[in-house]
Amino acid sequence: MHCLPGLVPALSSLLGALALLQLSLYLRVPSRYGKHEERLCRPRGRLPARCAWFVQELPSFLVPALLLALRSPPRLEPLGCRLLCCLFCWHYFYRTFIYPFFTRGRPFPLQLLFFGTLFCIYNGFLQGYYLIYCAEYPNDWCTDIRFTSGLLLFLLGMGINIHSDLLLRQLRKPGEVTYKIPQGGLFTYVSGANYFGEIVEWFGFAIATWSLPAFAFAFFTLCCIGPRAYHHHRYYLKTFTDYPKSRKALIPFVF
Ligand code: NDX
Repeated sequence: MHCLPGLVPALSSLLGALALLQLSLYLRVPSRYGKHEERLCRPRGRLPARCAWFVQELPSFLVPALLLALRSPPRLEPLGCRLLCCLFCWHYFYRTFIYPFFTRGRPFPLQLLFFGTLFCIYNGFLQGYYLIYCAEYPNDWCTDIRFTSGLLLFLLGMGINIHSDLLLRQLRKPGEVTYKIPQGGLFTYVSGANYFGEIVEWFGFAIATWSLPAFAFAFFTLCCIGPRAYHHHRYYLKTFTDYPKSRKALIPFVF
């Protein structure tokens, strides 16, 4: 496999277009899973959350890992390139092999699972193909301010995301499916603390890679879970009369 000129910009533009489609679809009406599922649909139309998240996220880890294994001769240099590929796989290793096994979420709709899996194949291919076959970085990229600041943002975002998902999980006892007011960590300031962390993480990745595919993915993330954070916030305000009034939806003190 080689780097085909034009393929990466074309796939990145399509990802940007999908992000806008996503925004137009889910700005007014939330995507129908979790607390926004209108009514509990037939069990046949859903898969247990653990299984669904594992299946859906697996391609994001597997596709770049396969592309890396198929590359001949193996790409070992520069170090910056290897580290960036590892960061992407590291996130999806967590999301595929760790997150699903602890989730206490509701069963996931099969229809969304299908689209989510397609999306993860597409994005896993785009990010992996770019980093493994196309990206050119100078040998001292690891000391470039874009790499170091992006890496710091990525780690900060990942820390916030994992910690916030843990706080959400602790709201429920095993088997429970009710919703409670999230407390602690960044939830003190925003309703979508886990989403805020994920968005910071992928913008950090985009800065560290300084690449069109990664910026397109960060933009997609913003358009996908940004509106969802807003809908979560409205849901909490409507459901809990004692919900903290000073808490924002997504960005602490701002929005
Ligand atoms: N999965 C990313 N679009 C998505 C699945 C849905 O990883 O057709 C994008 C991802 C996919 C989406 C994916 C892509 C676009 C799709 C969409 C479906 C339609 C859409 C395919 C792939 C589409 C077009 C048209 C463009 C093709 O019961 P429960 O489940 O609600 O329980 C929850 C629990 N919880 C609480 N428990 C007690 N009390 C409370 N108050 C609670 N509040 C929540 O916590 C869950 O078990 C858990 C987390 O819930 P929630 O709702 O806060 O987060 P969730 O949305 O489930 O995300 C989980 C994590 C989170 O860290 C988030 O940052 C990350 O995954 N994520 C999620 C979505 C996308 C994404 C990251 C990204 O874009 N990077």
